[in-house]
Amino acid sequence: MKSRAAVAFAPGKPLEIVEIDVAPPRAGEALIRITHTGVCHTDAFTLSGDDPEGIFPAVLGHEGGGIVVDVGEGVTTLKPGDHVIPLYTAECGKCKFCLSGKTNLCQAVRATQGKGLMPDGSTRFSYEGKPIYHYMGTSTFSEYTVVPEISLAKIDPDAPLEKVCLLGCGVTTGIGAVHNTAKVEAGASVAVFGLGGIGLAVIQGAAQAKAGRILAIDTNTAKFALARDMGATDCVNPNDYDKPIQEVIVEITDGGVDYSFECIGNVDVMRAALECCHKGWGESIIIGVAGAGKEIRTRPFQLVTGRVWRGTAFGGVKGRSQLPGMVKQAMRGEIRLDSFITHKLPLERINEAFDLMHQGKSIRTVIHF
Ligand code: NAD
Ligand code: AHE
Ligand code: ZN
Ligand code: ZN
Repeated sequence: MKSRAAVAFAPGKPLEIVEIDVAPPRAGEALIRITHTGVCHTDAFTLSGDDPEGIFPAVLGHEGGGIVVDVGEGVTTLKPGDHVIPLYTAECGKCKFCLSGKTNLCQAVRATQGKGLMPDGSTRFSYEGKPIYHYMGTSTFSEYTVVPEISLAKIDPDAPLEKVCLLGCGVTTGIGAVHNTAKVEAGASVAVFGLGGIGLAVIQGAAQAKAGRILAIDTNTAKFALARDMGATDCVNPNDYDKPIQEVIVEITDGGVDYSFECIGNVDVMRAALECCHKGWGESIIIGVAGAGKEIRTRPFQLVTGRVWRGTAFGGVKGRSQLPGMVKQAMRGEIRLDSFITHKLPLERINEAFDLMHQGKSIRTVIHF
């Protein structure tokens, strides 16, 4: 079938809106009509050419919501008409990772996913007879996309897809990082570096956890109002100080925070986030994605003296089993989504969503098809 899609033909170039061909779903796959998709910084990261796994031409997008149109052979848990959120972290329930009880990083389809292919090693997308690659197993920048059954969370059909699409990445990642990865407890102090969709969701999670003090850190002060609205108690601009930001935070928190979160993808900030943690117990969670060749550094003494460095993908959330419940929470108003949606645009204007993000003017732009 034909599908309107925003295709990344080459790194560093704007997406092109073209009509691609989408082949029917094969065994274990479903064809989804995407109704809405958010644009996450990770899409911009891959488009920039900095992603070691970036493959072109590809249909990017991984923060979508849609409706099942057709299913391939052997699909038992989904049927046409079901409402779904595509998952870039699958949940097969059978692999060593799923069975470990220690991680959400299902590996059942991860190898082919990272090569832009479906689990059988082929692609369902083509344009003018040439293959177009998938992205993160989701490719939500196409009106029609094909996704493995194990990479689809079936959600309440009454949930507004134009909002709950944000649970496909940003909001879930931030909230999950607080509850699943850091396990922030009531009264704890928290520092959040970077106040985009991810950082603001971390603040929301920290407020849910009844953290005592929530420090919001960004060089763009336009982000502070929403951070305060989400629950930040202190807003800090590193450019206001002539010493490293970790020293500032250690001073104002009497020795450092209990938890910090890096939500930017900057390895120097990752170091600051670790070093602003309290001696003996402070934990820093890396959420930001850094480009090819980037490495983190600190003095090992920082870890010897009790600070902990962790990372998290999709907030440690197991998508098929946990995301439907988070959708219900959003429907009950227990997870806020509206405040993240600063812009809404049709697919044809998707490049403006990237511009708004780079200019620091948006939190999330939701694209409609
Ligand atoms: P965003 O661009 O909306 O927000 C980033 C924020 O960081 C902006 O407000 C910007 O002003 C701020 N910032 C940039 N440089 C800074 C600096 N030196 N000091 C302080 N603030 C600075 O991005 P986003 O969509 O919120 O994503 C944030 C990061 O999280 C990206 O790296 C993205 O790839 C990553 N991410 C990771 C996961 C995961 O599962 N680990 C999931 C989603 C996104
Ligand atoms: N492909 C990159 C890494 C990108 C990355 O870290 N992705 C996160 C999700 S970001 C969502 O916005 C993730 O889930 N990682 C775990 C995984 O299995 O991909 C690289 O460096 O190669
Ligand atoms: Zn994302
Ligand atoms: Zn698995």
